[in-house]
Amino acid sequence: MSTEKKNLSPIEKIKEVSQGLRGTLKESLKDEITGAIREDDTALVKFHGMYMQDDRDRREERAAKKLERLYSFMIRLRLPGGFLTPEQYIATHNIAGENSTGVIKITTRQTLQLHGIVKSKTKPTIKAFNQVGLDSIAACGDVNRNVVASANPLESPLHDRIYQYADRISEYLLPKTRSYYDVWLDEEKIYDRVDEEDPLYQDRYLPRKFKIGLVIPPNNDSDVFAQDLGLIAIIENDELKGFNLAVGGGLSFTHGNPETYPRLATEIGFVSTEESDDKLFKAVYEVLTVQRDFGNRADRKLARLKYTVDNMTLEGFRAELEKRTGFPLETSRPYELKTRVDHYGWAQSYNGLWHYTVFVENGRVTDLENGVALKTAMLEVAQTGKANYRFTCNQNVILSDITEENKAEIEQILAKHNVLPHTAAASLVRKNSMACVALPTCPLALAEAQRYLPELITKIDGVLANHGLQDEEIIIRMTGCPNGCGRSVLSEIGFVGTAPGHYNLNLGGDEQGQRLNKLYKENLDEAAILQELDTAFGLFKQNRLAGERFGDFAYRTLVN
Ligand code: SRM
Ligand code: SF4
Repeated sequence: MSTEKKNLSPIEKIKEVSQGLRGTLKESLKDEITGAIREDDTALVKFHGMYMQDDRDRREERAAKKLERLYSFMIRLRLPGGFLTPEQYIATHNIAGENSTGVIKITTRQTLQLHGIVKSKTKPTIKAFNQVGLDSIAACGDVNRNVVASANPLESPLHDRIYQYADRISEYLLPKTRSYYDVWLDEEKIYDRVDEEDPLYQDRYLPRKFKIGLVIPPNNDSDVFAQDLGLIAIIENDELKGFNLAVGGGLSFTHGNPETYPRLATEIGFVSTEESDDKLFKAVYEVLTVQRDFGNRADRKLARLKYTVDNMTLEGFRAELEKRTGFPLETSRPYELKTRVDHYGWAQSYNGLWHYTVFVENGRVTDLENGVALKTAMLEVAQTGKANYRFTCNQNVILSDITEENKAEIEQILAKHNVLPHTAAASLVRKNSMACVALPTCPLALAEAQRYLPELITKIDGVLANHGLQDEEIIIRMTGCPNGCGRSVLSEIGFVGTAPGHYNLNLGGDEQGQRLNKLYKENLDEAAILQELDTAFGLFKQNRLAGERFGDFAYRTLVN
């Protein structure tokens, strides 16, 4: 182990004595005097897919009235590969209406979050999800999180197989504790802790969160290099041969702390699935055990796999992994990534089924924004029972698997609620933008993100139009702090919040997600952002190479 026991971060102790992540959650939930839960339980509740938050817009007002903060919970579902049946979508819609703010938030890891759930509603919410086969186990916490995968069934006849891998890997890496069922679902069985022994996570789980993503080249829509462990499907002659493994991706850094940095995952080799999946599952499992045993448990800022890999060196990490799996990794196989964006509107896949990709600005499914009754439309589509829901890592939804004969009915619903013109009319830049949640719920936000990016995009659209560049596809992303939830350091134009109304401007990411952008200008307000972009777009217009994208131009000429 890399960390002496005496230096352990306080969270390590909380996990260790938690009795399988139970802590005092039951007591916390029963306490009617406060809307909060006990401090140690706030760390444990994350492993159950929940965060305790408060409405930051109302802190001052509450403090002036000597009231405690307006506490509520955010629940994040575990949806490997981002898939929901129409029945599950209807249930989610109803639960959101009854128990949360009502907004259904599609996240950058292709799952759903509900915000503003008061403490007394947390159990009813989990129970209602459970009734339709949905859970939030390990959607957060120091465990493997929601496994993401290329969302679009168009990508390949192998899409369904890759989706199945996401689902199976997610199940395979779930913690063994039954505490979720015990605390939230009143499961009556009395557990002997021996039954819950967990050879993978043991008592202290992982040093930090762990993320796995699968992609089907050429579309890197799940941003595979942002993952702790990326699995790149190698397809030859329409057959899946196996996966290249990439380790150590992670995008977060801390302003002013040079020890922290964003890092793209590095490929370490290929594992074949031609004969069986055993080697793949073994390799995935042992990547987690290496991180479990070598990750930093003293400083959570340096605890992600990316730091473990760099500390061990890539060769050292691979050698330890191979020692544990008992087989060598093969040399990585070639593949090509071309894009990362969603393809909006109707498309027909190889099996004749239709799919409609809806543009959902910053993943917010609501009727209250942009003059689009998006939430009503999504519900009505689900009520037909004729489309599945596939959420994308770009915060959109694909209404999928629609037969030719049902297409007109779905189209009519989308038209009635303005979804078709909204998706068609959004500018290219807007369609390829995303922002993290940030204020008012995120306790770590330094600046706005999803509440601000839409109006900034309108202004950026204006600047682009002034240069005749309105038809450029530029990937713009914003995060309210350097944690990188909206993957802003992996965009062509990235905004990273520094303080209210201020952002670092990063430039130079690529189309495929294989290059981080770089800091261009620090701590800009809106006027300065628009001024800098005006200058940069002018230079781009004049000096770009034939067919060159803005991100490539900026990387070539502005940030290097
Ligand atoms: Fe994130 C923490 C929201 C994807 C890196 N993230 C948070 C919290 C839970 C704040 C907190 O710790 O209390 C945010 C809750 C806000 C809210 O009110 O909902 C939050 N993260 C999100 C979501 C909802 C952003 C979105 O608008 O879609 C995404 C949910 C994903 C999911 O479904 O699981 C989300 N977070 C990401 C990503 C992108 C990705 O994984 O592709 C990253 C960067 C990749 C990475 O992990 O390096 C990311 N979130 C973080 C970090 C930095 C972790 C680190 O290595 O230091 C934190 C802070 C932390 O863990 O201490 C964080
Ligand atoms: Fe919050 Fe920062 Fe993540 Fe945005 S990037 S959701 S502000 S932690």
